[in-house]
Amino acid sequence: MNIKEKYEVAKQEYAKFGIDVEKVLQDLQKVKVSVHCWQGDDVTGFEVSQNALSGGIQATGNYPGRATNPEELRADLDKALSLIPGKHKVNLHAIYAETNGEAIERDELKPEHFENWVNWAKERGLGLDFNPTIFSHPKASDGLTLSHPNKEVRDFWIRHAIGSRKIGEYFGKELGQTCLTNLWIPDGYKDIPSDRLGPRKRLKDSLDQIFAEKIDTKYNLDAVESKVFGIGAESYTVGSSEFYINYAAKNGLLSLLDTGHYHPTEVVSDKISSMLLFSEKVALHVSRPVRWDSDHVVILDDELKEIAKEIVRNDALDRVIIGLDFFDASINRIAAWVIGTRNMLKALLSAMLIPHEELIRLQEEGNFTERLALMEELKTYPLGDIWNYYCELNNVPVKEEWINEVKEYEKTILAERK
Ligand code: RNT
Ligand code: ZN
Repeated sequence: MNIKEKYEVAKQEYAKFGIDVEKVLQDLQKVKVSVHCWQGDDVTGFEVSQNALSGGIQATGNYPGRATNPEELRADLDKALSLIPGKHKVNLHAIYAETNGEAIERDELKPEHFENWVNWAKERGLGLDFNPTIFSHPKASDGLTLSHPNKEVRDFWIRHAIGSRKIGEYFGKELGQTCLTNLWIPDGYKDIPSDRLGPRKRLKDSLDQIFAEKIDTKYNLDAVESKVFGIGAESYTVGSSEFYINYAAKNGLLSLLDTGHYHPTEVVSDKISSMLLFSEKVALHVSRPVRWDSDHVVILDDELKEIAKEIVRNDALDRVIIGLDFFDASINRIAAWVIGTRNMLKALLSAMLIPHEELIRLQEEGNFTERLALMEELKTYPLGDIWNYYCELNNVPVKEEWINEVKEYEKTILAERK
C-alpha cells in the first residue's frame, strides 16, 4: 500500500468516531507555529560587540556548523522550513538586527535594522514575531534590568523595550500578520532577598512606561513571560508567574507560559484552560525541561500531547499563540528545528484525531473506566498514516526521509563553515 492508500484505510478508523479527517487536515494547514530563530546559532545574534549568553540560560554543546551571520541563519531556516509541513512564522530577538557593521546600542534599534528579515519573510509569506533582548549585555551583567535599583539601567532597557514594540508593529504592518512581541527579563537573586517587593514595584513601574503607548493590536500584540528561577538566580525571580499573570490581566497584555518555567511537577497543559477562561489570548513557549529549564528539543511526549489536546479540545487554535523555545547546541541545529516543529504539529494532529465529545461525555457520566480504556486504545490508532499523508500533501519529506536532506546540507554547506 502506498501513503495515500494507507491514509484512506486510517481515515476509516477515525471515521468510526465521527472524525472527519479531511477537515482535520484543513484545520492543521491553518496552524502557524512560531519557529524561534535562536536555535540556529545558540542564542548568539549578530551584534558587533558580541556578549556571552547570560541571564541564567544556557546553550550547551559545540556541534559544528553554527550560523554566524544573517545569510547563514536565513539559509538554515529555509532548509528547516522546507522540511516542515505548513506555513509558519519566525521568531526574532533584537540581537538578530543587521546594522552593517556599525555598533548600534539596543536602545537605538529601529525597524530599519530588520529590513532584510522583513524582505526575506515577505518573499516566503512568513510572519515574524519579536523579542527585546534584555540579557547578554553589560547593562544586564549583575542579573538585573527593568527592576534594577539604578534608574539609568532601567531607563536603558525601557527604551529598548519600547523600540522593540515599534519593530513588532512594523513587522505586523509590512507582513500583514500580527506580530507577537514578548518580553522576558532574567531579573532575580541568587540568594534569599531581603526585599521582595521593591524590585517588583520597580518592574511594575518600568512595564507601565513600556506599555503606556497603545499600538494597534492588528499589528502588534504584547506578551510578558514569567519564570520560576534561572542559573545564578535560584532564590528569587522578580517576574514570577503571579506577577505577570496579574500584570497582563490588568493591562490587557498576553501572558506567555514557557513549559520550562515552572516547578517540575507543575505542567502548562493544566494551566491553559484557566488562562482561556479569563483572557482572550494566551501565548506559549513550548520547550522541554530536563531536570531544569534546560531547553531541550521538543519531543512527542505526553506533556506535548496534553498541551495540544487543551488547545484543540477547547477550540482555541486562534487563541493560543504557539511559539517554540529550545536551543540545543549538541546536535545538528537544523535537525533540532525540524524535530521540534514537526513534533508540535504532530501533537496537534494527534489531538485533532481524538473523539473529544465522546470522552467528555464519559467524564460527565462518571464513567472513568471507559474514559481510561478509550484514551489508552486511541494511543495506538494510525496517527502515523495520517501524518505521512499530510507531509506528502505538503511536499515535504515523509517519515525519516528528511534526515538525508539535513545530512546532505551538513556535508555541502555546514561543513564549509568556520
Ligand atoms: C528564558 C526564556 C526566554 C528565552 C528566549 C531566548 O528562560 O525562556 O524566552 O529562552 O527569549
Ligand atoms: Zn521562553
